[in-house]
Amino acid sequence: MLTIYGDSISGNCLKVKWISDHLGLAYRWIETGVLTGETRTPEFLAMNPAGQVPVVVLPNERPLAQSNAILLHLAEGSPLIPSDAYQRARMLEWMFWEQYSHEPYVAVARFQVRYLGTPVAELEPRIVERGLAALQRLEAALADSPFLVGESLSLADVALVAYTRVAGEGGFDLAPLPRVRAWIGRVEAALNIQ
Ligand SMILES: N[C@@H](CCC(=O)N[C@@H](CS)C(=O)NCC(=O)O)C(=O)O
Repeated sequence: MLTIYGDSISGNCLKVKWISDHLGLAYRWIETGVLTGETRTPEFLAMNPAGQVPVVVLPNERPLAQSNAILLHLAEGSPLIPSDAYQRARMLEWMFWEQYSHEPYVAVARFQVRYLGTPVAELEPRIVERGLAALQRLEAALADSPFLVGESLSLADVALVAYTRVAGEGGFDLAPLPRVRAWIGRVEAALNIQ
């Protein structure tokens, strides 16, 4: 059986849970706190020397880290990965962008405000500016299609909804981004999450 090491406060970890539930995979979830040092034990570092969750241990005992790599592996062969090579590359384009240009700002602001108690007004301006720019890019991208890649849910939507849906917890106002809000609702409905 699949084992998922994750912290329930982490969007990166919840991505893996949502996809496993969506695909009907059997798994056990091992709650692994990022605030309690559980990602720094020798046992954990043997699975992922980067000391980060999520990590999965596949049914054949092989470990795998990096949320979006895990999504790709678990969803292999499913409709969540477009069969057309260009569309698949477009999905990956969004997933790489998520990790470099969205998550480091939107997720970090949310972590600092919600879990470290930093006042929104004291967030580093660069984080706020880049997070807002990422959210505005999503708003523009959703002008022509209901999902990020074409007409149906793909891993790009799962990767990007994880922290976009809780961006408000980091002080980002989604009110002026109606397409983003509607898309969050569509993705949550498709994944059966709230
Ligand atoms: N790029 C990684 C990021 C993983 C990550 O930043 N995990 C955080 C929780 S969201 C973590 O484990 N932090 C603990 C640490 O870095 O010490 C992924 O997508 O899986």
